[in-house]
Amino acid sequence: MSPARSVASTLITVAPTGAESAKADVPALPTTPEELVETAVACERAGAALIHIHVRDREHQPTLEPAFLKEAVDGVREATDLVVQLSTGGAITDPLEKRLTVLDADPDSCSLTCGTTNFGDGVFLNPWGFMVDLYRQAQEREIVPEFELFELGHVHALRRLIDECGLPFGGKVHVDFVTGVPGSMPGTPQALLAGVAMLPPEVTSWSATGIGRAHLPIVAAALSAGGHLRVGMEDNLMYARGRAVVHNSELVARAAELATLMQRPPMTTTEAREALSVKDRRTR
Ligand code: KMH
Ligand code: ZN
Repeated sequence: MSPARSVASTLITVAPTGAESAKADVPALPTTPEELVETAVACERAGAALIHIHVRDREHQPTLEPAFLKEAVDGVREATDLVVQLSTGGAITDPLEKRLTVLDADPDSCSLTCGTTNFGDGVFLNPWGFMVDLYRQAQEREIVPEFELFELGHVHALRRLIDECGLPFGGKVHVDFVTGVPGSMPGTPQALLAGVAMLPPEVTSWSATGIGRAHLPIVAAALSAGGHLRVGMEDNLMYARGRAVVHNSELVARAAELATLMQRPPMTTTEAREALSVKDRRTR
């Protein structure tokens, strides 16, 4: 891993929707194809280079139906140069077999969570066999995984995955710490830095996100420690105390401003594509 001081720019990922919030409770959540594309365009303009997508159906419910996934990938790809990442985590109710089919939509990147974890009152299942199947299929299809680490044990599981299955397509290893999920790794700088200290040497870049109130402390900690940033309404619905997020792009714009102040301005999409070694699937 590069020391913090040599990381010259910041990869900003936006996770605009997630699978947990209801449109009825959060009308600003982008859930339709039009809202997703509009969000992607605005977030790219604000400094994002990667978009982590969960898709909703016409009733605004989370879905892994192939036609909806393809529509989302194609729509964002046609309108932006963002690295398009599909969630393979889906919602905690999604069956494992269905989550594997996400790769059929041919995204640039996919999430790959490195183990099972508590997820609020539920459990987010990621058994070893599922991780291996997903990883091997991503390698075969030349899709770059982003390894999601919710727990310190997930860092250790990533070591095992690389040992057993080798490096991802393109040879880069990008991980994202998801901190502050109730029952999982806390959203504190101490927990984040413990995870960073355990990263295998094969890891070429790491980012972090803090759920809810952990949002800003984790942005600050990640920037200080040479990490990249994930922001968005999947993780955080409040812009400030008593003030809800009105558009994902304001979270991206604030992250970009903080990164610039820290002398690590946002990566362009071209730089991000190179940093992650994604295959160029762009159509425009
Ligand atoms: N919605 C969570 C159960 C991912 O996108 O891969 C899982 C999640 C992780 O958000
Ligand atoms: Zn997600």
